[in-house]
Amino acid sequence: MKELTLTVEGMSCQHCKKNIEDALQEIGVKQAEVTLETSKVNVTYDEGEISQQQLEETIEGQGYQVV
Ligand SMILES: [Cu+2]
Repeated sequence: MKELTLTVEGMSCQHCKKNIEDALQEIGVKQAEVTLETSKVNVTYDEGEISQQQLEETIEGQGYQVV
């Protein structure tokens, strides 16, 4: 299990937070937590199943920018 924190631009409200957390859970991450105040997304996932690129593409697919 790997834990990673990404910085993401464009998240401004609870709707953004839920969008991203739901989208990440949909691809099978164990845990996803958005902190709006710091623009961070903390993700815990199985490296054998999901790549960092997939995480970034999922977030960007929701309309946000991974820095
Ligand atoms: Cu929002």
